Amino acid sequence: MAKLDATAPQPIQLKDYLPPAFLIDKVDLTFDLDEDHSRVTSRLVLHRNPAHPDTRAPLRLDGRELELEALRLDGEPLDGSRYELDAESLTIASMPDNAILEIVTVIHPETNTSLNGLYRSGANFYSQCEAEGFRKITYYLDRPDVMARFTTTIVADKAKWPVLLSNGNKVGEGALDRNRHWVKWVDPFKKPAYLFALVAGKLSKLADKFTTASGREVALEIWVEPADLDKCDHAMASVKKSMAWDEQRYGLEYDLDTYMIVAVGDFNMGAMENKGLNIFNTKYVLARPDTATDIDFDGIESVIAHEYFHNWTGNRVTCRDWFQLSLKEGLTVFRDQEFSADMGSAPVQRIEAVRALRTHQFAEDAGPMAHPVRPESYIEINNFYTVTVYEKGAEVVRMYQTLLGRDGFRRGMDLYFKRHDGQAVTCDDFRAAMADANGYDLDQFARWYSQAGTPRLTVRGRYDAAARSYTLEVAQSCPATPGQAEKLPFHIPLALGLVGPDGADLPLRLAGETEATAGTRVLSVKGARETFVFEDLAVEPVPSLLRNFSAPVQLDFPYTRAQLIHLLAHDGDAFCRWEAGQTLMLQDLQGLIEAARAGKPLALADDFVAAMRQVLADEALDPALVALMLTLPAETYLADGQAGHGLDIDPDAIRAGREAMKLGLAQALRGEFKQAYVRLQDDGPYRFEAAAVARRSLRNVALSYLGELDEPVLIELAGKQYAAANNMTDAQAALAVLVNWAEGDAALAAFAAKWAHDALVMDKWFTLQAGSRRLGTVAQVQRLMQHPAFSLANPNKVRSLVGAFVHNNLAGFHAADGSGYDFAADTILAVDKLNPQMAARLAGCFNRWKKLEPGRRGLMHAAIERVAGHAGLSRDVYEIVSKNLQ
Ligand code: B3K
Ligand code: ZN
Repeated sequence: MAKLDATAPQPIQLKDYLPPAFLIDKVDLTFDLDEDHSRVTSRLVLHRNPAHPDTRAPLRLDGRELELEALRLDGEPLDGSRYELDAESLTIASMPDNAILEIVTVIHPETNTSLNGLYRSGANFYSQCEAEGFRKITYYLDRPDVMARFTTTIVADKAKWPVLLSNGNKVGEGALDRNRHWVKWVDPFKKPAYLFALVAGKLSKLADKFTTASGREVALEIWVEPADLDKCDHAMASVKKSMAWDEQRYGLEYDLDTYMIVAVGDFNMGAMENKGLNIFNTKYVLARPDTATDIDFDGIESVIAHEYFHNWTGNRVTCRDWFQLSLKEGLTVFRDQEFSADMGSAPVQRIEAVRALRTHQFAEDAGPMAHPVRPESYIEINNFYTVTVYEKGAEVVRMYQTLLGRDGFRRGMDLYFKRHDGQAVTCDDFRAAMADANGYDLDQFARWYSQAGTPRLTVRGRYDAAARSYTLEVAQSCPATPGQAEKLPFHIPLALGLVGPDGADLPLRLAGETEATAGTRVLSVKGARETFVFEDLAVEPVPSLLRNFSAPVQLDFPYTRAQLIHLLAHDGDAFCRWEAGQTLMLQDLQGLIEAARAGKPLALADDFVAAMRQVLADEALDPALVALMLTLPAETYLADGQAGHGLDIDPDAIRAGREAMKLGLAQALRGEFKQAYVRLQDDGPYRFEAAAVARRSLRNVALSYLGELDEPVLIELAGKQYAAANNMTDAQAALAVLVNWAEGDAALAAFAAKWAHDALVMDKWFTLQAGSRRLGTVAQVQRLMQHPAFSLANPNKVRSLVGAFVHNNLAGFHAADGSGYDFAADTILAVDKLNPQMAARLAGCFNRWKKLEPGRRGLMHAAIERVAGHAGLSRDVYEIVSKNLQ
């Protein structure tokens, strides 16, 4: 194996956690910003932490890529013999119990391409400190359990950087010599360094206000490049909705006088919840009907909510250490999901969340990076901002609510804030608040935090006509994951109903109970095997299991096709109704893929086509649900399904099978799709409202099916929609059809000419091509990387083109000659030099290598080894490739 030796980066372990030796009460920062270097003066008021076991422990401050200019302890300059410096830290061995430490460092944001710490984007300065970026600004105890009060003074040239922002409330500003000016900010709340933020530059603001439930007025400001000011209205409306929702649902109010959001085009992730000064990727702020799709509008609403909700779940109560990341992220994702459910259609939101969980998180759980919701070790913490910590973490929080009820969950939240406001705590503290507020035993529930892997719930049903009873045998197991061979049973909430022949739910009475209950019931499954007997059933029911996806598990129940079709037509639970259709679809897709592999003809089953026809004809169903029912699972999800059945992944067969289903449905339901397309036409102005979004989603699904048919009149239909569209949703959907045909070339050229000035719209242009079956090839992606709008230094561009190709275009990326793997390796190494976090995200494209068919497996293995053997690899990429090679 290449170069994975003892000098390699070592993991940090949860079991080694120790409280910090010192605590910081107060931090005064002064930034002197300039073009070719910036100076940071930090004054720390420190005291020894009585909770640390060694009362004479040295003070070890974190710091990276810093030039130390001055160091003073209690006013006296420290000479070189009193401290030690290395690439990662500054250590002062002999420290008084109380001290004032002054540190002056010089930093170079202008050459910082990692977008971590303080960096430049265009001519402006922005910061990103989570998880460990503050140590690139000054020497500090850069860990979340050190919470301090910050004041920040920023000094800069007034013409070049007229707007100077930091956390908290602005308390003063003034002019200085040489055309410079200063602004001072005070944040009255103590916070860890990862929530620090600074922005400086030429920005314009959209201003508004919000009055809290207790009557305080909060100034709302969204800061963007002046040209983008007309794209902030939706973001502002989303802020106000989020503030009102958190008051109503959780009694949580905003706590500063000003709430600021800044948008920047160079950003590693979606957004960041810095106290009072959220910094956002432009993708999650800027929207106008002609530039942003319904999915973008929805994403903005939910990311704005997410960052706003962090003010309580993350900022007021934060994490003790980074292993506890899901404490704030799982909880905040759950909160934003609940918010989105209240803003739009709850079933649609839920189905979309489950689709995303299954496509991405189940894959992570089944691969080399599998880790528990609370990981036990990491090499680079930035690699653990994962779908497991976020999305599975949100499912774990949802399970508390499913077990305790909405009121019980609220009682738990109230107790959590009462106990821990202003503290840095653990996932166990959260679980204890939920348990104590409800007098409910959540001891076994702790395993959701410590055990990785997707549990499998195997259910079998037996109807006894003579006894009029229905028995459910429930067994659970969980596959081995790296470092965890054996798993103990989970505490699983299993929500279910029993559906009668007329489609209605039957009353549920378990053996031993006196009264039946109506509708859905939540069973608490704790054992490896359990039996539940329902009584008084005159007819055999169809079980509707895991309603609303009550736990993040794989369900195994041997449904007959007739039972699935019955649930698809009648289940009162929208999730299970969708799920029944998906199960049918998945069964038939697996059959088609097998047929493609064996070189047999690919034909759709009649009962499946009939079921889909009925779905499409059902005008009483929300069109958004119909659209979801007709949406095929992603190629990567099908690949994981193959691997789950013990088969080698064959990307060509998967593509062939999936396309056969799409084409088959398009041929069989041509008339119905055409009718739906006409019926759902909307001639009014664009509105981002659930009903209008739903209509557009189904209409565009219909178009995408029709666009499979090689008929000039249908391709023309897409062309007409493109030309007539008054919004980006319809324009993009039409272009997505056109790119698969030669007619797409002219449309793509017109699109690029029209939108060359708009970076976010150009991202769509790259993604459409990266995912196209006609254009999504290694050679074409390489050509597009030469396009003037592309940049390897911009994460949005890398994600839209390279990320979209290597992560989502299964057949394109996995070209049989291995050219996709070489391309990925080269690109990862090139990006790693600029931005290790970004490179590590790309390296995730190797995670399925062991499951590929032998030819591709060998080729991908070689590409991974090449990356792993590269000298000077970042810790970030090293961790991903080394775990792949283990
Ligand atoms: N907390 C940030 C993510 C920081 C990622 C650092 N690599 C955004 C969020 O989850 O809200
Ligand atoms: Zn978050």
